[in-house]
Amino acid sequence: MIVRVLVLGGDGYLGWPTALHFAAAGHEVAVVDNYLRRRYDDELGTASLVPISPLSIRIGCWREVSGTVIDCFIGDITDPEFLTNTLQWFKPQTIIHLAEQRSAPYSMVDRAHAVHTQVNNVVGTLNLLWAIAEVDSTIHLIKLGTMGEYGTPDIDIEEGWLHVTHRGRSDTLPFPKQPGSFYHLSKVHDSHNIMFCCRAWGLRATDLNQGVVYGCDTPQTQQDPALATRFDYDATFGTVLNRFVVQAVAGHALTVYGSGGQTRGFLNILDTMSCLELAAEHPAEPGEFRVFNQFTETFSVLGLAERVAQRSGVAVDHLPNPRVELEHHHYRAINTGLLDLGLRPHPLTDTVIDELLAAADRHRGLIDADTILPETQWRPRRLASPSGSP
Ligand code: NAD
Ligand code: USQ
Repeated sequence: MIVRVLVLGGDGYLGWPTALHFAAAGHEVAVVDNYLRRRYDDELGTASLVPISPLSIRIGCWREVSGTVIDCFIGDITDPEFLTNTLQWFKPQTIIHLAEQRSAPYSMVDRAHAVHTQVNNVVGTLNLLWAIAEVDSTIHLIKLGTMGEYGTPDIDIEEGWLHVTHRGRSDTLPFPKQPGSFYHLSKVHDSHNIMFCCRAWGLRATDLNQGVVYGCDTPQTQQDPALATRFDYDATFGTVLNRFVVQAVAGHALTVYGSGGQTRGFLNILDTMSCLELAAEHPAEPGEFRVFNQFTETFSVLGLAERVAQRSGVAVDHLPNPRVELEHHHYRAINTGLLDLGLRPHPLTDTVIDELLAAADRHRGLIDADTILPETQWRPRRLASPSGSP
């Protein structure tokens, strides 16, 4: 069945290949973006390793290679009028919401960055919930959350819900959340707001608690260099495995923070595409707040570094950890929901690591080694006392 899909954040790392993936599958697709991510690069002095084209060039290129049109709405989803008009105009049946500030280190830079992250993310999602309720409450909202909402509890992580017996009574309640940054906290706030709107207004939503994504090539992005998606490796926006492969290509020792026992869920960008497609093909019921844990494998940071080191010959370094996080902890999370819908994961084989290294190597001349080491500390710096104060 052909669906009208609106991709919020459609100029981003995951949003652009998502738009292409759904367009290639024959759906009617529009993207929304305000170029915020490109402005963070200007602020930080960073750039995607893989050169990316302006959104208008991307869309024009896709029209040429595929003969199909991706509609485009440039605007900020924290602007309620823009968002409501976009929904009224495009009339989506499914909205995939990826339009958030998504870096944990960026959210921890200072007070202003923490406030920006939570305002952008929480207000954007809140506007979206109101717009859906007021324009068409049958729209299926697919929202990108994060595995980091749960933190690292000393029990197995369930898929959204925990069955609890307390003082002789039982209920199924949201799994406790212990996020590790103001960014991850913004996702928890979003989840609560979405769950409330499903319960109170009968909206239908799927919250995808996604793990760390790696890779940047999909069948569509590979059709033309102008269709490439971004590949970040700097200390603020680069995610750990993408960073390690670029560091290896640059001959830089791999930057394991602390002991490296931190364990997380991971998935290939190809599996992100499949998960979004499966969620769209099997929408939540009206009034349902559905949660999937979206990752395919778990690795420790040190384990990943050792595998990249083994394939590339670079050294592994242990830096003082700039974050506040457990470095030795239990980690077992359930992820059967998407597998039950038919997900066939792409595991991280040595061949995949070699492909990631080769992809980074194609652009090795663009690596800026000055952006590799982390600068943001999780603990705020103390202000100097005003002169004359005790
Ligand atoms: P990204 O920063 O590359 O893309 C986000 C896009 O949203 C950008 O193009 C940005 O300009 C746009 N955007 C942000 N705020 C906006 C606003 N107010 N109005 C309009 N557009 C706005 O991030 P990504 O890596 O593609 O991540 C997409 C989503 O997936 C995010 O919600 C992120 O939290 C989630 N996620 C990402 C990962 C990962 O490893 N990349 C893992 C888990 C979850
Ligand atoms: N790490 C290192 N060395 C590095 C970079 C990171 O040891 O050079 C460690 C971090 O300390 C952390 C782990 O690797 O323990 C993951 O860090 P990351 O930067 O790859 O991931 P994170 O900050 O959690 O954020 C990323 C995305 C975010 C998404 C999240 C999914 O930026 O949008 O929500 O992954 S999850 O981790 O499941 O919450």
